[in-house]
Amino acid sequence: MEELIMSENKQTVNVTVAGGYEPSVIKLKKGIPAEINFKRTNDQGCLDVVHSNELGFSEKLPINVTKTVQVPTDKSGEFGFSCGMDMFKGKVEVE
Ligand SMILES: [Cu+2]
Repeated sequence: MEELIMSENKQTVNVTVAGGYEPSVIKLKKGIPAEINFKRTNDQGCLDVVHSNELGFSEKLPINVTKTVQVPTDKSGEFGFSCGMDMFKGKVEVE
């Protein structure tokens, strides 16, 4: 499965959640609207919630259901996301 699908007006990243985030580092282009599709494929770890204060989302992740979050790309930098208890971490790099 292609991890990053890019066009001029949208970028989409697919993240598999299975005992962690794959990929755990997501690179996005500044200024192009972005979305991340999270799909949890097993019940390893405490990954049933993914959230980010910096990116402004919080989603429950039922197993084998794709959940899409919109990610702001107006500012460059690194922005973290994590599981509900902040044990498993990933990050978004906007540049
Ligand atoms: Cu956790």
